[in-house]
Amino acid sequence: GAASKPPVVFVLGGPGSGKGTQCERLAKEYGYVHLSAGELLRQERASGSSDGQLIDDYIAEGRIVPVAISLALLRKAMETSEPHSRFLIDGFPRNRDNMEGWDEAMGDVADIRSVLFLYCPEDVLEKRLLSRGKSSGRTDDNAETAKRRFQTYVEMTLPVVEEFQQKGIVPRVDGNQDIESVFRDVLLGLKSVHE
Ligand code: UP5
Ligand code: MG
Repeated sequence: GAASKPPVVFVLGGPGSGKGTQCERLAKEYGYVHLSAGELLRQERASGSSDGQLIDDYIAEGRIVPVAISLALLRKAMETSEPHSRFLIDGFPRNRDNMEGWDEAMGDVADIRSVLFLYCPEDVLEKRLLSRGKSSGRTDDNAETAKRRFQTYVEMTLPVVEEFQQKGIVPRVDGNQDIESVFRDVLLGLKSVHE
């Protein structure tokens, strides 16, 4: 029954909105297991997987990798986590395909508790990504890919957020504040949905 399904919080927001930053903090202080779909894809690419080139191409173009790949990585990471873990799934589902793939594969085995949404204007996101790009080594932290990532986010991901919003499980947090203030609002937002 529902009680035995691992609880999942999806964390969505534009590229550079602070998903990773906030999830790391939640993981450290509240014991969530943080799974970044993007990070899992970058690791898979680095591992020499046969999907490596494909993943590389999609990421460099700011497009969404086919759901079979991202979902398999998430699923494996969940299955190899400690029993009774609570999960933060960062950067997924990014489009309708991702959502349908999740429902099909995970609908019966995991319980979506809420969808934490970080909003932030594009010019702020761009500044953050370009500044991180000086040292991140990420192939997508450049002006051109940042623009495409933002377009993909608006066209593909925002409609998914809206769909969850209609179910009333989306705390919206202003990501354009200092990290500490965002975290305070994240906690308030999660509290409002989970209590
Ligand atoms: N920073 C963070 N918070 C700040 C704040 N409040 N004030 C000032 N600075 C702040 O933060 C980004 C940068 O901003 C950092 O330098 C940070 O210090 C600073 P971060 O916490 O990393 O933001 P995040 O939202 O995690 O940004 P990220 O770049 O990871 O977001 P994306 O959604 O673009 O990247 P992701 O890794 O999720 O995906 C990358 C690509 O993988 C996608 O474009 C796509 O091609 C592919 N992908 C899929 O295809 N499918 C998936 O399911 C997932 C990914
Ligand atoms: Mg991230």
